[in-house]
Amino acid sequence: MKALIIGGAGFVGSYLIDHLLNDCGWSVAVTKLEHETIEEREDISIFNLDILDKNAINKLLEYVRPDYIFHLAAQSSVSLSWKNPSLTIDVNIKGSVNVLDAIRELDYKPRVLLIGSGEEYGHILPDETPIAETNPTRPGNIYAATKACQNMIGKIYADAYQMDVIMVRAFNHIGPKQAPMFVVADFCKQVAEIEKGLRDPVIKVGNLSAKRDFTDVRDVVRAYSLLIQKGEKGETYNVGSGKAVAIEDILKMILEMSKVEIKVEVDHDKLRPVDVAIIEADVSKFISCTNWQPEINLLNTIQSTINYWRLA
Ligand code: A2R
Ligand code: GDD
Repeated sequence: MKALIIGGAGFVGSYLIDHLLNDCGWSVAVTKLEHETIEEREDISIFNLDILDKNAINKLLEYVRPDYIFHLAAQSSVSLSWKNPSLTIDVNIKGSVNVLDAIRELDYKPRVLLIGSGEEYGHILPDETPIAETNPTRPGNIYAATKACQNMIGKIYADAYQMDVIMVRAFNHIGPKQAPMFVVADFCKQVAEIEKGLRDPVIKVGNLSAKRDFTDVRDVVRAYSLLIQKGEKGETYNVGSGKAVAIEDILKMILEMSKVEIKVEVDHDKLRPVDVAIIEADVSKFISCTNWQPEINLLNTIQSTINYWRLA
């Protein structure tokens, strides 16, 4: 099998490359933006690609002719989407349409996994938790709206053109190498810097009452390879642990791993105009399709993330 990862220089991409090569034994091509770097190695082909350039996508697909396409490229931060809504809309909606439309123009039908978000559900009512794929989506921020839109457009392409598109709603994924704009990486990086004496022993936090459904990125990439093989065309699958944890509890776990005493301080710049209270996945559809089970527990993921920042 030949897989193409679009947007492979990001957090998930680095783990997906290793998983597809080492565990699946597939041949792997990867795209990145020109300014990004991916470690050169003999067994992958690396291409520069901006998904806002439709012609470039056409040329690349004709050249690579993949069986499987993982579309990861995105502006992936909720926080940044408040600050730069138009970039988020361009990349996540227009860019994804460019990808789907370039695939439509091929003379064969590769399988495509479109990565959306648990954030698409947005304002979840108390009796809707854990949230199933059939629940209405009520996005509460710009990022979530773009991913909900990507999901709808993916379904339209699957139905209208009989394209082999499968949609994922990924809940929070975490681990070493994640950018420190996301909560676990952010807290772990701060603790590591405090331990090294690089900052005062005060950790700056945002909204601690939110509850999110966290999965180790290494379990997430296994979910993606299973879904691209076993998922049904035109269907959407939640990918998560099925258990939401309060950010406050995540913070406690991280502080317990710290080698020094640390004070907690709310930084008002880290609070969002709106923050959905709880996002917890109903993963029954995904598990009955793939038999996936997570292998790495939350404490181990947090420990490996802190260790990563201690060495950074
Ligand atoms: O924004 P950058 O410079 O970090 O680059 C990101 C890249 N990207 C693009 N690629 C091609 N054309 C574009 N116009 C474009 N804009 C951004 O997509 C980054 O290298 C990659 C996405 O990776 P991360 O931001 O690290 O996201 P992560 O955690 O790997 O999530 C993968 C997917 C995304 O669709 C998320 O929205 C979803 O899973 O949760
Ligand atoms: N980043 C950050 N920093 N978030 C904080 C902080 C902080 O200091 N303190 C509390 N939070 C809260 C946020 O308000 C949010 O409720 C939660 O922690 C998680 O925030 P992020 O880690 O930034 O992730 P996200 O939930 O907004 O988005 C991530 O998960 C989505 C799936 O649910 C991203 O990975 C998205 O790409 C992904 O789609």
